[in-house]
Amino acid sequence: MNQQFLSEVLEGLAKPQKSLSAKWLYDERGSELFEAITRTEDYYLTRTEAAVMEEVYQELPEALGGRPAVAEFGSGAGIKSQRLIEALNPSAYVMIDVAEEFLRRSEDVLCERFPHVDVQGVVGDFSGSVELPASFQTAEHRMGFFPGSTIGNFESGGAQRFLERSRESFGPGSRFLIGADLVKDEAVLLDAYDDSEGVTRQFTLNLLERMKREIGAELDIADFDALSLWNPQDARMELGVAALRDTVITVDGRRFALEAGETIHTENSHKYTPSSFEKLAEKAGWKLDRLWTDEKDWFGVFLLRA
Ligand code: AVJ
Repeated sequence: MNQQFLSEVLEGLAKPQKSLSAKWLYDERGSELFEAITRTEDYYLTRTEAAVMEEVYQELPEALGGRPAVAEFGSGAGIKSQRLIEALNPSAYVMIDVAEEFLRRSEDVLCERFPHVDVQGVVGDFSGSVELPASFQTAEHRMGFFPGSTIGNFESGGAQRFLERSRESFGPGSRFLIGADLVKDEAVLLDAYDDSEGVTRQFTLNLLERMKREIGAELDIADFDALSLWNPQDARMELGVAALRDTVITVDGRRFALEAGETIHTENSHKYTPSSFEKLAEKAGWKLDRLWTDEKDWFGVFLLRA
């Protein structure tokens, strides 16, 4: 039994606005479904970022001035990690992810493919603090790598705190390369978070399935649908599930009644402008070194300097 998951679910369902933290979306099945989202036509983020990154990799060695040790946050299947290692030849590569099985598998793949790189997986929830290994801490050039606009997933204030903590743990002179999705036409955003193949829907609903599997929650999946809305005030997509009719979720002997239309919030996906991101970084003590974007300005890759 996953006690941490159980206690967060009990806490989240007891709130007036029910909510569950986005990190619980990524069990084995959820991580697979997320990888499937990145291959849909509507989810433009992954392929747009990948195209921008090719340009970044050509110009980064000069900007860094030496072979870096890299710490990647939320490495997932490690596809971006492979490309980065090929392009930058880092001395060490640390991967931090909450999904342990996924992490171990990509760690194995990278170790085999790049025997000359010190590859290390760290299981951790980087919304809290994570201890970085010596291979990173003692390197002369240190660079954090946080692709995929995962930074947009934090609750309000969370991104700034994460950036502050990382600046403190990376130390002076370090860099942080961050991929962040940019504000754009609402219709494009709505399609990206409600793809026509229905993968995003399955991804969100998997959280309810996971509650049944891992903590014995009693609920009827057919009573719920996935939901994605654009919140222009806070410049973010808001995802969750909505009850289709009055229904009940029972967890650990506790009953949580939901009225028809009531929602459980699961994710925020913040979108930035170049200047809103720079402000956020500066509040956390980083300076913007460089920004790369695609020709439509849909996605930004920001290089920060401590
Ligand atoms: C992994 C947080 C970057 O916000 O775009 C995609 C997660 N959720 N579709 C995002 C997600 C539904 C994704 N991040």
